[in-house]
Amino acid sequence: MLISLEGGVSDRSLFGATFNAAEFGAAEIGGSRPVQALVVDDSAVYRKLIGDHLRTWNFGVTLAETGSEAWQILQQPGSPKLVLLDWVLPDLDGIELCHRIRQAGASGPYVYVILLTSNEGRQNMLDALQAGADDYLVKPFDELELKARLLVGKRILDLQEELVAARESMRHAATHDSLTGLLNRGEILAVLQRELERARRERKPVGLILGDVDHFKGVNDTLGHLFGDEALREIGRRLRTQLRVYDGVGRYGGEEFLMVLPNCDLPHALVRANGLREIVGSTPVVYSGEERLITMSMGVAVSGNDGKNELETLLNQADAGLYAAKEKGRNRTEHFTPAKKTAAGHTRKS
Ligand code: GH3
Ligand code: MG
Ligand code: MG
Repeated sequence: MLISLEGGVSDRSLFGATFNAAEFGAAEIGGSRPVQALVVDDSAVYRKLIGDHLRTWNFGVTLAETGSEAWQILQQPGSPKLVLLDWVLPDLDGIELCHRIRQAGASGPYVYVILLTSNEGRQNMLDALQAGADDYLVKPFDELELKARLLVGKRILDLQEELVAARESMRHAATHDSLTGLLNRGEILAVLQRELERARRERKPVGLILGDVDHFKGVNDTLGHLFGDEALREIGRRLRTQLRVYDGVGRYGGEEFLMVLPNCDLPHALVRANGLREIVGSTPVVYSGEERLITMSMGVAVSGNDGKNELETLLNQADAGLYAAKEKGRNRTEHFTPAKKTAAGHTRKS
């Protein structure tokens, strides 16, 4: 069947050749996860024809009668990524809509635009492609032509989706620890830096907890490295469940974890650190028929004492607290207390 000029449907084949309609009926180019297509045409006949074909080929279909209606639809979250756009529309024309889509699209997912035009508009095709259309179809067109263009559009959108997914997974790999799934060292430090800057602006404290698993070498030595790995994963899970969504937690080193608590003063940070310590040490880690109660020592520090090199100072203070917790017998929480002058005039941390 030939999709003819505005308002009519003709039986003539555009190519003067017949084609097997069953070939089209059976094929589904929309795929198992249907691509949503937006058909923008002021002609009810074209909207119905194109829409029916798209559904047959397993596309999801949204219809719009005018350019401004289409523009509204395209601004909704999760809007169609494939647009079949009539050139001549009563208000916003296809070219203007193409411009808008491209201007808005730099940050979002790609929208693939096929512009539909009458035969007389053919000489303006360069304008259409320059305006941002990806392809065009001259009316009247037949199903074969429409299907071919959709196939290309779908392929480009699939490729685009794969690229975005690959970029996301690379970004995740660059910022997360592969064993525990927590933020990695670089990223938790970046979180700390951001929170310190925000805290300075808002004049609020940031709490920092540095946790280190006690006698972890012994866990590996007696139960094996795989048990040790699972213990680290489980500790990561327990820490995460105990924290608020806007707190940050990362794997700082081998068996060291760093927690960033925005807007948290010292008394609260100590309570939170103890809560985390308890959730880690309260029930044994079980793996492959073995179990072991594993504890952690926590060092706590809170921002606000020193404007300069605050990140480094704070990390050193949390480390000093952790050192004190280890010294005092492990499975406990200690916080940094300001350095005292020794008799020899050296400073010594708590
Ligand atoms: P302490 O209580 O003083 O912290 O003693 P510790 O044994 O925990 O400290 P030490 O620094 O001697 O040992 C840390 C161990 O953590 C040694 C290292 O093999 C182990 N470790 C570090 N990263 C991993 C990891 O990804 N998987 C496993 N299974 N073990 C790890
Ligand atoms: Mg340790
Ligand atoms: Mg350690």
